[in-house]
Amino acid sequence: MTFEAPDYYRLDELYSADELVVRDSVRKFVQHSALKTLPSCFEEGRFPDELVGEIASLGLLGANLEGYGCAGIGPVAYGLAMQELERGDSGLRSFVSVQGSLGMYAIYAHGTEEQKTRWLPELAAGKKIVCFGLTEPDFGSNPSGLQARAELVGDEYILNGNKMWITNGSIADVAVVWAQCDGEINGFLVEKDAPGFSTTLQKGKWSLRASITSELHFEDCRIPRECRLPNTTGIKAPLMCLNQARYGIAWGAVGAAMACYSEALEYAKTRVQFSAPIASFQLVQAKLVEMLSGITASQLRCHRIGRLKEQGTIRPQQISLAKRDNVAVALDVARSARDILGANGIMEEYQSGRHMRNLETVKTYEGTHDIHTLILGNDITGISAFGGEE
Ligand code: TGC
Ligand code: FAD
Repeated sequence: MTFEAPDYYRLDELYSADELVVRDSVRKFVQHSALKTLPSCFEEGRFPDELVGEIASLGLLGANLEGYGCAGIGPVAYGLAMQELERGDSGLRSFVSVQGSLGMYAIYAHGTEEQKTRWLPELAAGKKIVCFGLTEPDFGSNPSGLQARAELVGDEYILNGNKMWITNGSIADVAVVWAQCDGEINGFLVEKDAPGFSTTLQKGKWSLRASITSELHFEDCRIPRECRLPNTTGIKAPLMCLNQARYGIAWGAVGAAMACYSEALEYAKTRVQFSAPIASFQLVQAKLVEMLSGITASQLRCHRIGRLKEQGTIRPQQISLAKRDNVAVALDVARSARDILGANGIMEEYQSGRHMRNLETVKTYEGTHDIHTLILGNDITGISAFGGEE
């Protein structure tokens, strides 16, 4: 199927030439390279490691960071790149989000000069992989309660605890790990061969199958004291990283929705039932219009949060609204596209079903839909509805 990118409100006119160059180069990579392997990777449950070199050479790893071998592109160009990657597969965008917006950003924002110089250039070049370990088996939506512990003994920190659902976990050369230390959450850099550190691949996912998801285990794991990220005392430090990734997800979700809409529109125009293309039926047209309407609203939201981020005035809650709503729209669009494709919609050769399954994960990670609702409810009323003890 060919891909026709919907742009009903001519948003292309609002992007700079440089932003469009980035968008188009990633679009080309996804169309001509990534989409050749992504559907089979999803089917096989395999991460496409053969794409990492090309992704790095396009400057997409830590693309919006300055210096240390990073491309230093603006927030809108970065968002458009995430949109195009997720047009391929949410797992591909996830890899880039975790590497750049979570792992590299944690080192960039919270690390020492030595940690930045040591890690960022190799991570930007795709020669090393990083993961971000915040979630634990019993602490998902509420990471403030996390139980992993780090204790300073002589010149080493001793880490104990478990992380779960960690993207890139089993392939990472270094893990950014969040643990309690002296009564506060702190970040640590744990290299893959640190004594007492092991990972387990989480198998059996029916969503995000082209992405690695792992448990991390720390049993009296010893790391040098220089591996603590110095500026990370408190939950605010990892939450700052989540803002970066949630911003990228808001854009990425638009890409997945655009892929599904394009596939459904082309299919509807060519599939004949009752002696007419199904696109000629009012009910099918209504579905296509709802899809376009949602996508257009999401595109406008992305453009606006991009410019606010550029100005440096964006608030985390504004990102929450975009992550929440754009993923919800994308999931609705994917489900409608699957429906319009009829029985073909459940087949691997069509992409809408794959996007639909991926988007169930995207709705849950980086703050579930409902957690973002509560973040927004708190923001507009001033009253927290998360429950639990104050
Ligand atoms: P709370 O009391 O609300 O806040 C504590 C301090 O942090 C500040 N803060 C933020 N700062 C920056 N960015 C944000 N988004 C912030 N949210 C809160 C806040 O102002 C306060 O600062 P201060 O100076 O007053 O101390 O903290 P809480 O413990 O009650 O937590 C609030 C809550 C529930 C919203 C938070 O825990 C949350 O967002 N939960 C969702 C967990 C989550 O998103 N996990 C994601 C794990 S990583 C992942 O999923 C990767 S997926 C792979 C991929 O991206 O592809
Ligand atoms: P829970 O927190 O147990 O939530 C279950 C349900 O309860 C949800 O519907 C939720 O909205 C609801 N709920 C929870 N609290 C409330 C409340 N106060 N009020 C109302 N409803 C509530 N984490 C990382 O740290 N790093 C990663 O790289 C990473 N990658 C991931 C990759 C995948 C494929 C997946 C699926 C997850 C990943 N995660 C990662 C974890 C992800 O961030 C968590 O799954 C997410 O934060 C939700 O936590 P949970 O799954 O424990 O659900």
